[in-house]
Amino acid sequence: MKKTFLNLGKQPLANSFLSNLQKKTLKNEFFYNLRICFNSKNFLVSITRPVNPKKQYTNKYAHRASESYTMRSAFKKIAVKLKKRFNPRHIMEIGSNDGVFLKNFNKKKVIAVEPCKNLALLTKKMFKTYPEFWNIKLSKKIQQKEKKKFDLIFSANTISHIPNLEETFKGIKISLSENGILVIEDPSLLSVLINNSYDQFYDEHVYVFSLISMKNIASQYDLRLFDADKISTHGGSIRYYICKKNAKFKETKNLKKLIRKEINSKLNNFSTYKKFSQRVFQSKKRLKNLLHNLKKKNKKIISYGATYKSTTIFNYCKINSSLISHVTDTTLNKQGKFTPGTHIKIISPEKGMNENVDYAFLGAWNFKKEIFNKEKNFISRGGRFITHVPKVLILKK
Ligand code: DWN
Repeated sequence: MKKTFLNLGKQPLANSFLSNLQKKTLKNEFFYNLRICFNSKNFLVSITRPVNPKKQYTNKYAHRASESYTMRSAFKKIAVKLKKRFNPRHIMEIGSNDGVFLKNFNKKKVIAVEPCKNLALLTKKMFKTYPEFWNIKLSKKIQQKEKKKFDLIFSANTISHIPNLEETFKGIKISLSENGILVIEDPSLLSVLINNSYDQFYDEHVYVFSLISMKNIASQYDLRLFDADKISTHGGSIRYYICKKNAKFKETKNLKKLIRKEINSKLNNFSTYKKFSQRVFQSKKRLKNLLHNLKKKNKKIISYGATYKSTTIFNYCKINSSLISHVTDTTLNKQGKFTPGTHIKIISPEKGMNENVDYAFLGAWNFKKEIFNKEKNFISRGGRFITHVPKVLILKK
């Protein structure tokens, strides 16, 4: 039933930024094989062998969801929209990161679930946080302690990270009120295929969902997908609206339209993924050629944004510090560290975007607009950004 279509080779954990390059540190670096498969029964695209979550979501988790203006304002906007449409009384978020979404609600109404202890410690100061992995046991524990069901369960960029779908959705069913809604945001498989953004595949993205797979999964657990929004965050995502099987919500026309688009794009057909894997291979060849040619001309190339996505690209394309001088990132706890597997130094944009830089590879291509706005000086003095999305090219101003 499950067929592999893409092999992205040996990869480190995308979050495993190294503090130093000492022999012992390098010896302990963990690698796994990143292969992606398609399930012809429920149309689900996933990693063939997920990594143990306890290795991934530690108290050293680096990503801060509120690091970009784009995401801060996107979460604010959806909070307003959900309040207006559903007027929820009790809200729970699964994978609350640094609290960027829940901050927009009355603190007394919300509960956060966040297994990364360093992040949970941050949000504990703002609202009640369970520093644990989401599963049936935790759902029951929350029921027992809080003595309430939730009208809104929200989860952005998290459900795709939890390998055990049964634990995820059965747990949600326990916590959701009869007419409550589950709102999930995750990268869209159709956008990945259109953008050739194969860097959306890394250890944490166990699943890249489509509407057709999400619909199947929901119904498997007596839940029902009734609406969806196509959203621009993270280079193209879907917001799924799910309720209990017998809840009052009717399936929307918009959902039907979006599903039709996926069927027309043959997301239910294995050959679509085989073709995608060929495009990925071409993209790798082009990116390597471009960087090598620029290097031959003595150009200084850096990478912008120490993203988890870049881990996949750098390791798959074998791009290291012989091609990329350094990576810039605004996140304080990434600065001074080295990229997983490829060991490129990460520094602040203030230091890293200096006048010697000729080209900057857009590791954070999903924030292109925000970055272009910030880096007007770089662009006006002739600096250029390189992207691989939707194809490898040097971007014009
Ligand atoms: O699902 C996930 C997504 C949502 O976030 C996680 N598994 C991990 C993480 O993945 P990512 O690292 O690919 O996400 P971002 O949000 O694309 O990361 C952007 C990075 O770029 C951040 O470290 C912040 C940085 N950045 C920067 O240095 N300058 C961002 C902007 C906008 C900037 O101007």
